[in-house]
Amino acid sequence: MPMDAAVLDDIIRRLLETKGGRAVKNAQVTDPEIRQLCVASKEVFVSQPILLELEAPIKICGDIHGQYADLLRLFEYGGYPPQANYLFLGDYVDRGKQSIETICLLLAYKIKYPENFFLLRGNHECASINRIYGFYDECKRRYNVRLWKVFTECFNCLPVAALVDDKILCMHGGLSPELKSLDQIRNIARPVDIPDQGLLCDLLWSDPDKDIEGWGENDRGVSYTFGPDKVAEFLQRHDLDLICRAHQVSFGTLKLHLGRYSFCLAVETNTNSILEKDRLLLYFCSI
Ligand SMILES: [Mn+2]
Repeated sequence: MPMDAAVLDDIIRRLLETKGGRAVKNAQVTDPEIRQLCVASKEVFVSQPILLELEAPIKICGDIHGQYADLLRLFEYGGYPPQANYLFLGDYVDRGKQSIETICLLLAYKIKYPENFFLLRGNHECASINRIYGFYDECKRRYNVRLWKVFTECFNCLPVAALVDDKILCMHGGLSPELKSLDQIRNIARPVDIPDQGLLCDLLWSDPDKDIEGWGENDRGVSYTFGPDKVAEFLQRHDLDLICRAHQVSFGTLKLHLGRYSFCLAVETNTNSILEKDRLLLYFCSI
């Protein structure tokens, strides 16, 4: 069921209207409109591969976690779609106060610009996690639990990794000891919940650790950590330049120039609350 273009434009207009003044107000988007966003975006997600193949130039962004003002600031900085192409690396909901505005605007852009705007799945786009860390409560308080379930069905269809110019592999978490071939990612069927272990779990949960060799235990109690040797080995085996991921805190703005790639990632972190949370971050590994 494709979404009516005028309805979609009006939802985006209302979501962007919130940015006037100091505080970002809650957007007035109705329950049926949000359902439409979930259903229409889900159709776009399943029509595209679970391992996206994208081309530069594209702006890659890390965790937003319901901080809607930060998302808007990010677009102010990088250009509102379709002025720039975007790839978001997951964790749209939980922790922040406006998960609903955040995910609604992202889904709306996905529907409006399906070939220029991309969303990967984070470990918080998972019912058992966002049941606990804020999104469920926000849905229940502002709408209803049924709507939270509709979001869950949409999240279960998000892609989990992206390959940019065949050289940069992007995912929310990181590598997996089970990941031997990229076809293993391509073969994951959707809809799918995030399991407690295995390839899909690791892609969304693992973390790099520069001080270890091989695979280590992860303090999160889920998945693994991986050392620089595992990154180097993976990049070489798959003829890649970079692993690009989110999922952990970074301070400040990161600018990076690598050959023909130019990165400017992470919006400025200007409040204490931001610094306490998983923030916009990219982690680069190169050999
Ligand atoms: Mn995360």
